[in-house]
Amino acid sequence: MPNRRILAMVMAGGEGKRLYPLTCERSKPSVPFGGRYRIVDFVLSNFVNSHIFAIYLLVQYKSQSLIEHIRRSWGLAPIFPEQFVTVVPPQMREGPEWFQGTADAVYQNLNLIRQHAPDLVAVFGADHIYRMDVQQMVKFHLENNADVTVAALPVHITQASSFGVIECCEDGRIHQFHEKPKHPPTMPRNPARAYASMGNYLFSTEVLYAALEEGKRRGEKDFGKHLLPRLCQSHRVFAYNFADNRIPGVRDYEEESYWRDVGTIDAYFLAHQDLLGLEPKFNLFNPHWRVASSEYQGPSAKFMRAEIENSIIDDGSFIKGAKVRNSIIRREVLIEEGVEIDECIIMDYAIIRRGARLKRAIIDRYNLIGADSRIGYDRQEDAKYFTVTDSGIVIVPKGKYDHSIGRY
Ligand code: ADQ
Repeated sequence: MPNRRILAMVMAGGEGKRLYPLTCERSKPSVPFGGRYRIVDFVLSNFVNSHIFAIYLLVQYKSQSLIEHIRRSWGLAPIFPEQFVTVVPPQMREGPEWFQGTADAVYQNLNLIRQHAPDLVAVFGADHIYRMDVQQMVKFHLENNADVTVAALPVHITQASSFGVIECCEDGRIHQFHEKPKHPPTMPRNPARAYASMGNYLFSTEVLYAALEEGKRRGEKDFGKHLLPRLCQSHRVFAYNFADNRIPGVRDYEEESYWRDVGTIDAYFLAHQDLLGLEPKFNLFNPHWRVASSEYQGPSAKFMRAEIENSIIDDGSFIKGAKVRNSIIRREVLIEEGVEIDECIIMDYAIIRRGARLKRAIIDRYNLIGADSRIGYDRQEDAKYFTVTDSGIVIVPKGKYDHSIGRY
């Protein structure tokens, strides 16, 4: 099968309302994840590991932080002009409105697709934590002579209403697509599960052009709500089963076909726990499938009389005489004597002063947590100052503390 010319359009404009307050100053794809990543790094790494190097990122909502991250971390040095990772802001090219939905966002940038003239366009979301070899999906698309291919995986029926739900034949051909249905249809022979769209689509380019032009005439704005349900009636639309995707270097103990929509604080928090342990469900150490993120020019992490258990600690952090368990500590965090941190995510440049105790908390960047503070121990007290989820996770929103003052 000859190589196909593929252009990626990554939909990175999501507001991420349910991740608030982590998204009060940044879009969902820009939310920090793990020790050193942003959520968007996972889809971008998937493309680059799949040898797809022509990538546009369509941004919209509070995009400054994402633009900065892409500039610092994904400024690849291309060999050919067809290799790029470029942010595309809304430019009102097609009228006096910002992007009205995912399909409209691509429609407004059809000129970029025409210039590149690809055989296939990969329209992918930017909101998920997973590894995927996109070329395996391309192979499936070509073998089935598909017009559109939708990546899919089974989800528990109780979660299905927040996804696009697919009804298809044995060979994967989709006959019905329901966007976030109230009463999702179950999978044949599996009443506990529904077959959900991952929000990643492969289009044969001519089909995409025609579908978007027709969508424009009909006033359709969204792939999941409008275009896919319609295309299933007239075109060869197939579901690619993500469980068939094989990635080199994945360890036996890892969860098969790991994929998480980290759209809520609870899901986000749990996905971090999946990185920890001797046998993590999702092991970020995989030299065959690296996840790329920003370069860092500062010093390595440093510990003095610290007790660290089952935790990820990133560069530049300094932990003195403190206990850290089951936690993620990102870049340049200072943790002082007597601090106890349990099941927390402490983001970059935070300072935790002596004696503070933090449990099941997410501390966003640039925060100063005062000496002897207690967070995560008294729900009512926490709720006076911070967001607390039903499951008791406390989120301290992004601070404004200039960490260089308190650090030296
Ligand atoms: P949602 O994620 O709820 O469902 P949506 O909010 O449209 O759908 O987001 C899809 C992707 O597009 C995300 O990556 C988001 O960041 C981005 N995005 C949203 N609006 C955008 C805009 N105006 N401009 C640029 N980017 C934008 C979708 C599908 C479901 C599927 C789930 C899987 O619609 O069918 O099941 O993803 O999570």
